[in-house]
Amino acid sequence: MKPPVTIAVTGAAGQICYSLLPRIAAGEMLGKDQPVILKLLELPIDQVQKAMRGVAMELEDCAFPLLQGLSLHAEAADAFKGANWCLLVGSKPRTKGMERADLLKDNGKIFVEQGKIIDEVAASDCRVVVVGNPCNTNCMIAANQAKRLPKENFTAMTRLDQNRARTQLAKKAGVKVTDVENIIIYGNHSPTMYANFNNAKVKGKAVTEVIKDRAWLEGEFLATVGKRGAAIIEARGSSSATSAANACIDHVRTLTTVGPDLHSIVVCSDGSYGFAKGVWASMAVKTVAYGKYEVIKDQPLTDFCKAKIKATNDELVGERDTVKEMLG
Ligand code: NAX
Repeated sequence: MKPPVTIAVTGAAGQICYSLLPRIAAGEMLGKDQPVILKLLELPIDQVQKAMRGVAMELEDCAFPLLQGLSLHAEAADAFKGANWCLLVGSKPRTKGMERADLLKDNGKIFVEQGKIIDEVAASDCRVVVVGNPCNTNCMIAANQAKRLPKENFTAMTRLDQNRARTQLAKKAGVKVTDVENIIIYGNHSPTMYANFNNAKVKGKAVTEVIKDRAWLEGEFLATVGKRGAAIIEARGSSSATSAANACIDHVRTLTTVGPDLHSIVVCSDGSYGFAKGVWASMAVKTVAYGKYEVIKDQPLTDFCKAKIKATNDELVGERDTVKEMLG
């Protein structure tokens, strides 16, 4: 049996974690032969802590063979201590009438604190995945606190957007999702994101050769992917949870499995593809070792792609300006 991997997860009483935690404990994220220890963090509020205890009771009742430890925390320093992975799902939701700038700043405070603490107490190989929104900027803020851990160990999640785009292309082309490859998300996890259909393939052929309806690709397809989160809230009355948890599983599993496939994660921009240096933007990466990725810098971009990337980059630069005093 391998030694266990310790995974700290924030927002443990929330709806994404309700779907995410059992899948981690069942071995779907790190493998069916990999024991795990879960350390769950929630706000130090009685009602919330109580709800987290309920989640923990259910995890116990699943009798997962791989779950070798489970602890509940109200203090970030306890939860992150010794963690090999920190999945930062918890964040402050946007409330009615709240300005986006206030949302960025309120969440920024959480990620300044959590980034600092992770850097101090987590395992030296710790990888951090930010799910809580606005996830690109939250990830930038947390990574900027790190002095010991390399910035590359911090990534944020756009895998849900990639999965959404893949399914929309598969439906339109009338093929299986596994027939669609190389659909990569560029930019912010927000409606400005760009799902780059130009380099995607269907059964090895360019998507644009298979789906000849260019107006659909440039219009309805991008709008459907960009506004899918809002459509789910409208239909379900609450935001994506199962699909977000699934995307987090995919994000980590792909990041720990070496292979040639390109996948979308949010990383620190070095200026590639026209993103401003230092903003955290989604782009194509390839996993080169467990938890290590290489940014793919040679994906060709049409003028249409460049204009889309400019728009999402402008938004990321604006977000960075809003939180500039939190960047350490
Ligand atoms: P919920 O509101 O159901 O749960 C969030 C939980 O986080 C709450 O229980 C809250 O008490 C906890 N929390 C808040 N601040 C915390 C802190 N400082 N430390 C620990 N816990 C804290 O939200 P849920 O639906 O689970 O979504 C969680 C986050 O994921 C939200 O920010 C949401 O916007 C974001 N999403 C990100 C996605 C992505 O693709 N990157 C997609 C899905 C989702 O929208």
